[in-house]
Amino acid sequence: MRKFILLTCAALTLAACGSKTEVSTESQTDGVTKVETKTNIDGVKTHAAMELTRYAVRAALGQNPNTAAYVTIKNTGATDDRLVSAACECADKVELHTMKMDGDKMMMAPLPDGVVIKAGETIELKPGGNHIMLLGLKTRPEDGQTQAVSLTFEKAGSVTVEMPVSNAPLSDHGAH
Ligand SMILES: [Cu+2]
Repeated sequence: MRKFILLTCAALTLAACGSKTEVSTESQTDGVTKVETKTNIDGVKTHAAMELTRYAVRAALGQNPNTAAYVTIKNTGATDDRLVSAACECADKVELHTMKMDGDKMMMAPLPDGVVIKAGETIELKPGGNHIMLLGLKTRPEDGQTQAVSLTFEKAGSVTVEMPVSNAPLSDHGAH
C-alpha cells in the first residue's frame, strides 16, 4: 500500500512539472496598438508580439452588404506567427482575403489558413491587396466613425482595435 501511495505522488509531481504560464498584454496609443503574449511551457519561453498601425475600415457604400478593413502588422516578437482570423460585431462573417488574377480580372480569394508573419517581418493589409473582408453588414460603418475589429494571432493572442472609418481609407480613392 505504501508503495502505491509513493507512486501516486511521483505521478503528481511529474504532472506539476508539465507547467504552462501565459501572460498576455495589449495597449493602444496614438494609432499604434500592441499585443504580446509570453508563454513558458516546461521552461521553454516564447515571446510573441505584434505592432499594429495604419488601420482603417472602408465606409459602407450605398447598398453594398460588404466592406473591408486594413491594417499594417509588424511582428516585433521573437517567433514566427500567423494572423489566424478577424472578427467584427458589425458583420455576419469576417474573412481574410487576398487578390489574385483570374484570367484578366482581379478577383478576391479567401485565405483560409490566414497570413504568416515571420519574426521581424511586416505585412500590409491594404486597398488592392490582402484585406479583412466584412461580409453581411449588420451595422453600416460611416465615414468619421470608429469601428472595433478584433484580430487573432496564433501565438501573440487576440487584440481589438478601434479603427477609423473612412470613405477613402489610407487615402486610397479606389473602390474595393
Ligand atoms: Cu474581399
